[in-house]
Amino acid sequence: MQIITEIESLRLAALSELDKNETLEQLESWRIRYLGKKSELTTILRSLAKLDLEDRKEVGAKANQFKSILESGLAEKKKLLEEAAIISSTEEGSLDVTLPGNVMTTGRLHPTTQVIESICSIFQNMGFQVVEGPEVEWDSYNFDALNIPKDHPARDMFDTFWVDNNETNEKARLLRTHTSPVQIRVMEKEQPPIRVIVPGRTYRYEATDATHESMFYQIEGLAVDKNITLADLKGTLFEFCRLLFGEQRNVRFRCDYFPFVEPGVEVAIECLACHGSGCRLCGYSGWLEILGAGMVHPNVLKRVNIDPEIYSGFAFGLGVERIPILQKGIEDIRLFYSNDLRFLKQF
Ligand code: FA5
Repeated sequence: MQIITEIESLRLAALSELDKNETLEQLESWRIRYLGKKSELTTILRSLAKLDLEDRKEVGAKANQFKSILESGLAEKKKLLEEAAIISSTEEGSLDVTLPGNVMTTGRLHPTTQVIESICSIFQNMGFQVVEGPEVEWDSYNFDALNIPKDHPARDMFDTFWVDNNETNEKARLLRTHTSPVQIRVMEKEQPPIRVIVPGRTYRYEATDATHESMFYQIEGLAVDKNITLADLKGTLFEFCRLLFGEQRNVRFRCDYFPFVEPGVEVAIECLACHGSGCRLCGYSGWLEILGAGMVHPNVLKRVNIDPEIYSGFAFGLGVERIPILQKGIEDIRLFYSNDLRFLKQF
């Protein structure tokens, strides 16, 4: 019978096309074509009424068998395509739960910041307060107020980055060469007793080497009160060195000159790299200078209206990077700011 042959060839075409569907959208088009209201199968089923009883039975059975084969093929294919869609939605089409997870990288504090924090906490435990000041500073704060007038040869000690032209400008600005100008800013605002430490960046226009950078950090210290003596300065700085470097480390204390203190001293620590025998790091001296200090000069106190007959004080300025150099035997200060992660990740 012609109609049976039609059903048979329709079945073969439908099943071979079913296999070719690769997406759920393609499968839906297939379903409409072969099982939808306007499909050939529906037309065949509608035409059954025109057949006589015997033929209707035979064709009807064939058509219904065909319909259920297509429906179960459709359900199976839909399941397969849905599973494939879930898998391909995971990265690279596969999810291997046995692989180790991605390591989350966490940042860390720069070694200089770590040292500043530990130094500040030592002085905070001794009763000092942390304050900050500007990096672009007036000539008058960086030099004049610190007893270094324009023509004073001590200005040569500080190779300065000028922001304004200092030849023509009375009130020239510069990148501060040390943190000492913040002493003046603090004493202008506050009356003794004063105990402050001032961490911050400083700049010097000088040739760099293993222990000298053109941008480096200092921590300034200032204590002003009645009856402060050189013994207080020495006691404070020795205790600081003991806490930072341990009891065993030799500390050298000797005279130095700074126009804003009288008397002035310099503190050096035995070189860790050579244990005092001399090497490139310590300039073959066996010692590395970490700070300058002294008793605040009476002229400096007078300038900020603190009576030097009643009050006295000590001040110090320490080079921050020299501390980890000494603690850890780092051979070149320039490593701190050259952004080499192989160096920075060690701290
Ligand atoms: C001063 O800057 C004074 N303001 C310190 C001071 C403060 C003295 C208060 C008295 C009273 P000096 O130039 O020596 O001093 O520098 C202080 C420290 O900074 C040095 O001991 C050294 O540790 C560090 N330092 C100086 N120049 C450099 C540089 N170019 N690179 C790295 N560290 C430096």
